[in-house]
Amino acid sequence: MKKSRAAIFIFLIVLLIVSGCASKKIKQQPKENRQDLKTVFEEAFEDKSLNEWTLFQVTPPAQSPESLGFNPDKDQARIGEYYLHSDSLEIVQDPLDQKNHVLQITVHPTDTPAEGDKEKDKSRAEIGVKGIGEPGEERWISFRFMIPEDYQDPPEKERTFQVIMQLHRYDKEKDGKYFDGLKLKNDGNTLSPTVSLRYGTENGKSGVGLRYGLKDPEPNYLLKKVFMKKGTWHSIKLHVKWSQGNDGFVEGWINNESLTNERVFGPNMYTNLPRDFRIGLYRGHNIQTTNSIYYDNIKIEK
Ligand SMILES: [Ca+2]
Ligand SMILES: [Ca+2]
Repeated sequence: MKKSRAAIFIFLIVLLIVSGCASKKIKQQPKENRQDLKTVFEEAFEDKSLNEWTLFQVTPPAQSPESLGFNPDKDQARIGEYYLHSDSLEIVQDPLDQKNHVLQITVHPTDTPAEGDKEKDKSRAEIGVKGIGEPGEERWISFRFMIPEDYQDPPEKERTFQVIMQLHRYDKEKDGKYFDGLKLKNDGNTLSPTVSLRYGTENGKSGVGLRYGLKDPEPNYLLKKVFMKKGTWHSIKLHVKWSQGNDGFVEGWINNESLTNERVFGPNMYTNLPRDFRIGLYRGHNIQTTNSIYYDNIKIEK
């Protein structure tokens, strides 16, 4: 009798430890296995085309669309193909796996495709998907990226920024008219992305961090720094709920390590317009190097 009681006691202790570990593990990992998610965008670059992408902040190809065989009025669906002739977007072999294709995005110091880039010493090359979420909706976003070994990090004392993914505003209304309501806030200045993944170094070590929140009235802030290695692939997963109110949130992971520690709540929309998803490199303050980043396996689910 005593023996069996002791056995039950030990069994219960073991059960407690095992279930404790299990719940801890679930808490820290993204919910990869959710069955109810629907894929709304997917890109692995194996079709060697960018025609599914709808947003390009890229210095256009040196040749005219006509000389490349495009009719800009008729070939809207081939806009991605057109931008593959720029110096910034290239579908290449994965440097670590010759059977895989990936997107190499390159920024030169002269790449200033967005209004105001030149005057604010910024440079960028970004591609994205427009309108991926309305107020109150949730999205799961995942992708892989690699910072190459030969990436030239700006001097740490420069305190500049390098954004490698952003969730930004969608600044056109659905009927195509320009929406200028954004200028009601922030005196017409460009509004910062409310969710952005930053890359940088600290004491020579590479790392990333998510910045979150509205720029106005409070500056958005870095949630957490996570150190990572160059020359290897890293997986990012984000879960966002869009809102102008405090029920908006983000939670995120790099290789299953949390970027946010827990769900972070707060407004992440300036207006009710749908959000954009963008990858690519967006740099501030006069960075004079040319740098590339690799991306693959982009997936947006709802
Ligand atoms: Ca691929
Ligand atoms: Ca494609």
